[in-house]
Amino acid sequence: MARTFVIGDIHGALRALEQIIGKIKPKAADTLIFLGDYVDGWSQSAQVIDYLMQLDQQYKCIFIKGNHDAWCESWLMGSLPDPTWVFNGGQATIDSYSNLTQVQKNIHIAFYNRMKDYVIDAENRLFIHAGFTSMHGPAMERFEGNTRWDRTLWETALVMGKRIKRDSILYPKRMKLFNEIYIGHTPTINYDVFVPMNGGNVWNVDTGTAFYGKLTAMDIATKKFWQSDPVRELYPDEKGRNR
Ligand SMILES: [Mn+2]
Repeated sequence: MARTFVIGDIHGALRALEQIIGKIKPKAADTLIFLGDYVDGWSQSAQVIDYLMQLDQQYKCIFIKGNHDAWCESWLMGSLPDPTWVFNGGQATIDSYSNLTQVQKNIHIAFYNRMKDYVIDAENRLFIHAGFTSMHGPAMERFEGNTRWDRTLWETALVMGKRIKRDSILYPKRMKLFNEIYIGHTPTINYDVFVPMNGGNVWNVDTGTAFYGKLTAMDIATKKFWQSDPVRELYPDEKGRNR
């Protein structure tokens, strides 16, 4: 039976990504859905992108575009580096690109350009980096790029927890549009939690790879998950996005 895995924010931690792929041992028929933020943090951002392109050749892969990926894409395509980006892990990404040729960078640019804002599968499950606000769904979002930045979906789901049932008048209309919603973007370690979190029908699998957490992959059918070692232990001489 083919499996579908969602994988949370990676943030330049190639060693954590290699560990997690080694643990889930995907087969050719399995689908890997990456929820975005491949770069910024640990020192191997460009190398993470290379590895993702390799995985794309071996398995069915879907790559969602995170806010950090959009920053990097814009810089690779010739914009001046956004100062906010540079401060939030972008410098490590710029450094990781220092040994790549323009030909290699062009291959990366094409890969970033192919990343999706969101995907809805045949079972009406939504995969999106951060969230969305429109009660008519992410396609009707009013502000460009908000699917990569929104935290209100997650904050709403979090306070709902499991108390508010789908048939309740209180259940948010935008969440009712989908059977399940998978996101990254807001690290669970912000809540002192190191495993995937769930509120309503929203699952957050960003377990703080960029900081002092781990990388997570989850089988969406069973909700079983696998994690890397704490990423700080994989890069003992680095700080990631910890300050
Ligand atoms: Mn992130």
